[in-house]
Amino acid sequence: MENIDLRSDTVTQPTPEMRAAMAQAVVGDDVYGEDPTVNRLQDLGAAMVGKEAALFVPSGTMGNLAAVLTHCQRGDEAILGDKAHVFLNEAGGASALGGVAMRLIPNQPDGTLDLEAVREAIRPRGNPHYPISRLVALENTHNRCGGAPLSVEYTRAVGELVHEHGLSLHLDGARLFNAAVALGVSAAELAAPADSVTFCLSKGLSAPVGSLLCGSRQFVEHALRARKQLGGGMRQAGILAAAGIVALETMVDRLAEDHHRAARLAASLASIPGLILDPDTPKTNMVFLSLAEDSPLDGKQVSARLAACGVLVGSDGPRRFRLVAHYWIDDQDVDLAVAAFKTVLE
Ligand code: TLP
Repeated sequence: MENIDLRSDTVTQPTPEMRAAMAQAVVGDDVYGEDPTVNRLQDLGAAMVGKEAALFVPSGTMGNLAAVLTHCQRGDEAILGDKAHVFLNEAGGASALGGVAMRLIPNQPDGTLDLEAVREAIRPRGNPHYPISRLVALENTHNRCGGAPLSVEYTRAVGELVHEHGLSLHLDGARLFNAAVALGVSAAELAAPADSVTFCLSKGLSAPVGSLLCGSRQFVEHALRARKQLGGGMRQAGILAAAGIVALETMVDRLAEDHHRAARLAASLASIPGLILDPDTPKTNMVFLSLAEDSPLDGKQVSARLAACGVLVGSDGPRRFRLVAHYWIDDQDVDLAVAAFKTVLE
């Protein structure tokens, strides 16, 4: 029996349609800008998030890093949430490779940053003691804040504040289409206030590899140099881009199914004694839950026993789990996962 893999939506395999498109893709040398399939993906992706241009990058991590390198100089400061993926999960690349200091402000439980806290974190200009505040970054959906989607109104308010002070706004929209589907708005509306946005093809959209970094034509021209410096110039990358096109054309609207399944999973797990679901979740495709204080088993033991039942879950702390619904999880998998939790915790 194959495992029911709820660790992440990054585990998604390409669909049969993607594999066929990959096999047939017309390709060229993308470092010369000559891969027609990459060019088509970039044009499609840029249009879907309402930006002039897009750059195909191997990962969300590289997309975010190339964005930081494009917006910031060494010694500049980027303001972001203390639970931001860019801060927690990208190996400190912005600082290590860009010389950029990360100024953290607390993420609220809904993934937002308090506007006053952002305002206070922006350094006054002209004082040589201070680093230069250059960038604010938001994350939508916010992974560590329960997969919460950030609204258009909130993003606009941050954009106005940031631009008023002469900074730029980057949006880590790894799961931007989950946010758009959950809120019933377009990805372009969500991205409009941002100067740059990264989104991933390789998560809920199920493509095997790749993300797009989008912005103005001028921004993307500069980001192309950053991608080169990071070693991200790929050659016949149209093989990968072909799957990305299928992802954008066929996999966006169906994300609503993942959100429904996550909700069903959460509702069933909530009735199991010993499990505590995060309140007001799931908002999109992620379910976060913890073991009760008096649980005789710790998180590692529970994960191992679930794995023995063929159910893989992500961990988010010693007693905390993340379960992510995605294309390869159906209703029966949800039922089997719930049954496995019951078996393990009884
Ligand atoms: N997130 C992964 C892990 O790294 C935690 C996951 O399983 O959720 N931004 C956000 C908000 C992300 O969640 C991720 C991946 C990335 C960026 C990085 O994307 P990749 O993995 O393509 O570098």
